[in-house]
Amino acid sequence: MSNFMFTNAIVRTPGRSIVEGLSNSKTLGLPNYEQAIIQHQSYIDALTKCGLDVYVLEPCEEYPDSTFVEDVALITPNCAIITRPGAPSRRGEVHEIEFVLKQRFNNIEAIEAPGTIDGGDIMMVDDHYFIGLSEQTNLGGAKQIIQILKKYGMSGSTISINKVLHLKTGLSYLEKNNLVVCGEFINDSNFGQYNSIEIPEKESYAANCIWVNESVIIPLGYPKTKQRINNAGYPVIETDVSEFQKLDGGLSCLSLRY
Ligand code: CIR
Repeated sequence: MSNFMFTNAIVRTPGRSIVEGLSNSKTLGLPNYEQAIIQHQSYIDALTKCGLDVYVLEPCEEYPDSTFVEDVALITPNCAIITRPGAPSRRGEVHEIEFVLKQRFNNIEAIEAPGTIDGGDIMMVDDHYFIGLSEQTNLGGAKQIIQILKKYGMSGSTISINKVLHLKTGLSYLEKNNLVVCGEFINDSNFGQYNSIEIPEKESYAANCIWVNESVIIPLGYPKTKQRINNAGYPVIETDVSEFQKLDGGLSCLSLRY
């Protein structure tokens, strides 16, 4: 899949309720709504700059975490799968994305109870999908998604997670066999076949970055990460997502790319 390109992205504008989103951070404080709106727009601009057609969904006040659209669906080249988020407060978000996917894709599948899975735990590497078993994603959910992937000619495997929130909190695949790794995933034999780009612990937040058509978008303020990814041959685009970081959300969480 060396000529693989994304053409589209789906994002959701944060609502004012974003201040009530889930967070494990004890030190970063609450997100500022006005600032989040500005940052979200620059995130959209970065995706657009990489050639994507960005479809922007209306804010959904009922679900404070609904701007993290990545968690509620997995879009593959052969089907779209609606997940079942691990956090009970996020379960209803799937209904807000379902109709959007139905307008765009013919093959729609869904994860069923008691399975749970957050899209942030799924990392695509060509037609294989690594699925992190986290507090949000259980084995039942992972097994269901692997079955669905098989049905459409793709494959999946599970990875255990001990520390980070989601699999992609500590890993990002940048195509061309290059994998960004941080913390618990450094030297993990599951990823031995990839060229690893190591992110120092101090910059761990930047381990969640996204490859978009040759460029890599990273959060603003992580010079070592910027340099290492740049040295690996990618133009780097930085974008400030500090308000989303306050809710443990990374760059990848803010869009569904396909
Ligand atoms: C949550 O805890 O569910 C949200 N506050 C953050 C979700 C981040 N999503 C992701 O890493 N894929």
